[in-house]
Amino acid sequence: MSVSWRPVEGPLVKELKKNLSKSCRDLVEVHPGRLVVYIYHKDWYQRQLDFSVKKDDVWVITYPKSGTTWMQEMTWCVVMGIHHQQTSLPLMKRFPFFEWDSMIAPDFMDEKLCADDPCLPGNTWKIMANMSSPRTIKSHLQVPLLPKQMWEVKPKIIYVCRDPRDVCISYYFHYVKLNGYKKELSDFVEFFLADIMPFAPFWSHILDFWRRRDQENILFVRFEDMKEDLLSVVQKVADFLGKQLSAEEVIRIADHCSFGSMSKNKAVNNETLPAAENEKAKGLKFMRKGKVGDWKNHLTDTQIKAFKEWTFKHLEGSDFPYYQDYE
Ligand code: PPS
Repeated sequence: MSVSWRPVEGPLVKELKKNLSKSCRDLVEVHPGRLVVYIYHKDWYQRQLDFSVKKDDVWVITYPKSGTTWMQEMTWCVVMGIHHQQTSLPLMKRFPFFEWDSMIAPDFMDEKLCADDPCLPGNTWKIMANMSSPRTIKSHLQVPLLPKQMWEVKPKIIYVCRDPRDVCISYYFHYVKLNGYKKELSDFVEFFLADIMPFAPFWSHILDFWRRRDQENILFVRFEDMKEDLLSVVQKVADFLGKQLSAEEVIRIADHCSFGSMSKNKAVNNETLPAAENEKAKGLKFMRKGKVGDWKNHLTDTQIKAFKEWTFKHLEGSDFPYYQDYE
C-alpha cells in the first residue's frame, strides 16, 4: 500500500502552532487514514514497520493521556516482580517508548541530560535493540503504523482507553507543561475535537483495538476500570500474562501503583522530559490528578455538547458501549 505524508493544515492548525514551543509544532498526516504524527515520523516509518517483534514482548498501547504510564508500571511489576532490583530505574529505560525517536528532532540536545538518557536521539531505539526478553514496550501509534509483525507474531498487547473528555483535559495540561502551550483550554478543546493532535484520530485509535479485543493476545482495559478496582485489574493483567501472583503480591503491586505512590515515585514521573519554562507551566505535575470525571470541572455546556456530537458521530454503527453518558 502506498503511504503519503502531508502537513496538517488549516486555520486551527495555524492557531495551534502559534502557541507551541518550536520543537513540537510540525505535525503531519499519514494517508490513508489521516493519522497525525510528528514530522520526523517519515524518516522512521519503514524502520518502525519492519521492527522485529518477539512473541514474548509485552506492549502497552494507548492514545496519549489514557493511563499509559499507570498500566506500564503495573505491567512491569507483574512481568518482572514487584521486588525486582530495577524497579527504581526510569520507566523509559525499563519500558521504552517505541516511537520516541520519531517525535524528536535528530539534533535534539539537552545539556542537563546524561549521554545515555532515553530522551536523546537514538537512545530509545538502542535500548530496544539491546533489551533482554521479555521486552516491555510502550506505544501511542495507530494500528496501521505499528510493526507489521505485530499481527503475525502476536505478542501480548494491553490496550488502555479513557473517557475522551478526561483525555482532553489531561492532554491540555500536558501541552502546557511539556509543549509550551500558551492559550486557554477552550481553544485546545477545538483542536482536540478536530483530531489534529499527535496520534489522532482519537476514535479510530480506540476502535481499531476494540474490534480486535477478543483476540487471545489482546487485553482491552479502561482507565475507569483501573480507578474502580485496581486489585482486579492487577489480577486480570497477571492472568493475561500467565503470571501466578500470590494475593499479597497483587496487593503490593496495586499499592505501588496507587496514585499517591506513583506521584512520589521519581522513576515514573517523566521528570527528565524537557518542560516549558514559563509561568503557565510552572508547578504542573505529570501525575496531575488521576481522576475520573475531572472534565466536569473544566468543560462548559457548549463544549460538552460538542463532545457529544463528535462522540456520537464517530461511534455511529459501532458496538463500543462507553463514554456516551450525556443525559
Ligand atoms: S502519556 O504522556 O500519554 O504517557 O500520559 P498517560 O500516562 O497516558 O496519562 C497520564 C494520566 O494518567 C494519570 N495517572 C494516574 N491516574 C490514577 N492513578 C495512577 N496511579 C496514575 N498514574 C498516572 C495521570 O495523572 C494523568 O492524568 P491526569 O488526568 O492529567 O491527572
